[in-house]
Order: sequence, then structure tokens, then C-alpha cells
Amino acid sequence: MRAPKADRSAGVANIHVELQDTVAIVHLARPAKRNALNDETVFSLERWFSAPPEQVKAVVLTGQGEHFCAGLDLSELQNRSVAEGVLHSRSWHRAFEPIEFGALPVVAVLHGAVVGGGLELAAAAHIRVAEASTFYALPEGSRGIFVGGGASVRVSRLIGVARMMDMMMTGRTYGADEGGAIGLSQYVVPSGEGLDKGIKLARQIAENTPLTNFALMQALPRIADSGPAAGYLLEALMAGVAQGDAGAKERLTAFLEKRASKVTHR
Ligand code: 1HE
Repeated sequence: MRAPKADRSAGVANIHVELQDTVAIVHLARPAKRNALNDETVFSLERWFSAPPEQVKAVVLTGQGEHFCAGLDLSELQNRSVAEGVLHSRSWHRAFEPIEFGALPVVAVLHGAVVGGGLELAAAAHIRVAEASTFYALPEGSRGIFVGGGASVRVSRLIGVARMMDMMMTGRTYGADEGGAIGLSQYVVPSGEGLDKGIKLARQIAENTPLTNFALMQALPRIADSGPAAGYLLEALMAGVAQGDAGAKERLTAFLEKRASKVTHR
């Protein structure tokens, strides 16, 4: 049985990274193939997200060209055995783990096709900003395959099992606005404005205390997955840890001394 083809020890390929102070912008950079995810690209993402530069506090993930991502590179699928398929899916799970549960909050900026494995990748991010051109699909159903990059867990959590089943059984697609309404993205913006919005959000998130971002990325999803008894206990422990941190104390004091901004709505 062969392991997936790309060499994990090689450098990053098919992604382009731009550093803007504390924010890194990671571009999927295979526009001629609509940023289809071949092994090399998937392992490059895993490698970069597993060891990001120290200065980086938040990441924007986006795609070059007309589409965010066309999903799995179908040319790599043709000659795979059943066992290789299982291992391949597990390799995607490993690759997306450091995106969802790594050190850094990730804002995905979406446009054009966000389909199949592209949607699975977007679902591993913490915030999704969709430009008006975005459309979502899970064409695995019509290609005779199943999702393998974590969608059963992550996409079903975002939109529910019934909607995901519909997307796969019937080929139903969602546009940007509908996708926003059902939970595929938290933001919808006009075409061409996604990157600015994503960078702005990433900068804001980077200003949070590290413990707040840790609690949101690592504790909240686990609490949501546990039963209520364990969930309330975990919440109490996380609350105590966060409150006890110097960063929280400084921010609370600033508010009480009228040095911090009030909550405003628009
Ligand atoms: C590809 C891929 C790909 C494009 N694998 N080569 N994903 C899909 O089923 C989606 C397949 N792609 C499409 O439906 C369309 O390409 C798009 C709607 C995304 C974009 O359309 P368009 O007209 O802009 O581009 P195009 O002309 O279709 O594609 C340009 C090139 O990219 C062309 O190659 P070329 O050599 O002829 O120029 C395409 O073959 C190539 N290309 N998409 C390989 N996906 C872990 S399991 C996850 C399972 C899945 O993700 S299944 C869903 C796969």
C-alpha cells in the first residue's frame, strides 16, 4: 500500500505567504487548476500551519485567481485503492488539524467556487468571509465518492446534517447570501472587498489576549462537543484561567478607569 505521494519533508509548494506585521496572508497559489488540492498543496498547508513564523498572531487564508478552491485534485484520485483512499483521507484530517486546532486564529476569505475539499478547508478556519461571487457545493455525491477532508464533522456542524445530506444527494449549491444565512460564512461582502475585510478582522483578532483566542479556538469547540455536565465544568475552569491572567486584569482595570472603549453597535 502506498502512502500519499507528496514528500512531507520538502518545502512549501502551491501556497504563497505574505507577512503584514502580525498577520500572515496565505494564498492558495495554483490558479491554473482553480487551486485544486493535490497532495503537495495539502502537505504544504500542514507544514506551514504547524510552524508559523513567531511574529504572526492571526492568519488570512485566501485563493489566487477566480476561485477560492476547486477541492480535491481529481487527477490524483483515479488510481487509488480502497486502502490508499482511507489513508489519504486521514492525511487530510492531519493536515487540517493544525489549521483548526493550531496556534493561530484563521480567517478564510472566499470567492468563486468553494467546493468539495475547498469547502472542507474553509470549514477548518475559524471565521469565513464570503465575497458575493462565492458559491458552495459538495460535488462528491455526483462524482461517486464521499467527503474525506473532515466535512462530515465540520460542515455538518456549520449547517446541520440535513442540509449537508441535501447538498451531496442532490447537488444543491448555495450562493454567498444563502450560505451566510445558513451558517457557511459569518460575513458576506461585495466582490473585491473580501481581503480587506479579512485582514481587518485578523488584525482585530490579533489584539485579543492570547488566552482569549486559546479559549475560543481550543476550549469552546470541545465544550460544545461534550455533554452538559463536562461542558459546564470545562467552561468554569477556562473562565477561571482566563480571568486570572494578567492580560484580563489589565483590560478590566482599563475599563473601570474609563480608559477602554465602551461596547457600541455600528
Ligand atoms: C481541476 C479541478 C479539480 C479544476 N481537480 N483539476 N471538485 C470538483 O468536482 C470541482 C471540479 N471543478 C469544477 O467544477 C470547475 O473547475 C470550477 C467550477 C471549480 C471552475 O470552473 P472554471 O470554468 O473556472 O475552470 P475549468 O476550466 O473547469 O478548470 C480549469 C483547469 O483546472 C482545468 O484544467 P486544464 O488542464 O484543462 O486547464 C481543470 O481540469 C482543472 N481543475 N478543478 C483537478 N478539482 C478529501 S476528499 C475531497 C473530495 C472533493 O473535493 S471532490 C470535489 C472535487
